[in-house]
Amino acid sequence: MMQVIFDQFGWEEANAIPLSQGLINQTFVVHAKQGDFILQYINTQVFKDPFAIDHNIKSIGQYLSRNKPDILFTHLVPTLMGESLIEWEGKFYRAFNKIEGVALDVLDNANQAEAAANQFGQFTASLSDFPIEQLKPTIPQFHDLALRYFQFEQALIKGNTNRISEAKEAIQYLKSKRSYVDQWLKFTAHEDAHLRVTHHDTKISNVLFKEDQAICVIDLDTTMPGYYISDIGDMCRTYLSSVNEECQDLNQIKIIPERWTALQNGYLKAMGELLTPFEKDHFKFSGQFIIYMQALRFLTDYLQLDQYYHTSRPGQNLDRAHNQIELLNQFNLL
Ligand code: GN1
Ligand code: MG
Repeated sequence: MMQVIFDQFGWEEANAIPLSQGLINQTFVVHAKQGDFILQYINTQVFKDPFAIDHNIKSIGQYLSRNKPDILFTHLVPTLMGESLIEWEGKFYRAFNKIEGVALDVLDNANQAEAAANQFGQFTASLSDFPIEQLKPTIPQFHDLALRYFQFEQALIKGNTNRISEAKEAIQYLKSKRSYVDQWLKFTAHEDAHLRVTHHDTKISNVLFKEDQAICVIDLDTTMPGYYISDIGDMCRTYLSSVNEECQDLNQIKIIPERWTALQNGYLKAMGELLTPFEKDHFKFSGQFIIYMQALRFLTDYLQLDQYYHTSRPGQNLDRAHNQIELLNQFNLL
């Protein structure tokens, strides 16, 4: 059935194996006579403009090929007709060159935190002269905390009433931390907070490793202009604890301070000279901002009957929200 797609890329003797990663897009590894590729279809409920993603990845790819040829990059693979985005049965597909490496689900040690943070830092640093106005927002206001809070408030009005009463404590908690929204507004309004090429999904599985070396960042769909606190924040959210957002046993959520130091060191090695002192003062806030936002987003989705995040059991988004709330509490003890 995927033969139609394989033919467009000219892949012979191809087979596609689904990867179970990510809550949004569906990804396959394709083995073909021509080599190994990553094939992915874009969830257009989430990414309403797949051409914006295509444009951004192509522009960045071309810039890096010209200016930083040593950087490993997931270049798009063109079809035989020279297109990098194809539509089939209402879905948009694209393919990438497969880079040899391993994507981790959780970290085992602080070195990995340092290495991954350094890769994301290098990614933004290597694009510091890239004309950022050329990038399109692939999800408008993606990390706009004020908007996320507004969406949460809307879900409290229009969401499922049973779920609202079931989630009472989490709702109360998130309301009590509303001042993060004001801090976020102050940060973004400051003249020393700069828009840069920001990845916006810096979880550990979005860096490829070879042994303990981080070699390449992947999943560039949300790469667009943004603030560095988005990238640091998602690293805090996913690197510092030994369990991930799916863990339901809240006692297992512990922050490992050594990883927090490693994360900052790794990022600053790449970005230390580019960040302003004002920005550097917001490392801790980065974690608070993103962990809080993720709790808001999971809870909002729960109240709206799980329309956004993929779930495989009832209550999963509420559990994820509780997990993020506990993570935020633990992070604040650092
Ligand atoms: C989504 O699909 P995935 O795992 O790459 C989400 C991120 C969240 C993450 C939580 C476009 O990313 O913002 O942090 O789930 N991406 C989008 O697991 O909403
Ligand atoms: Mg992603």
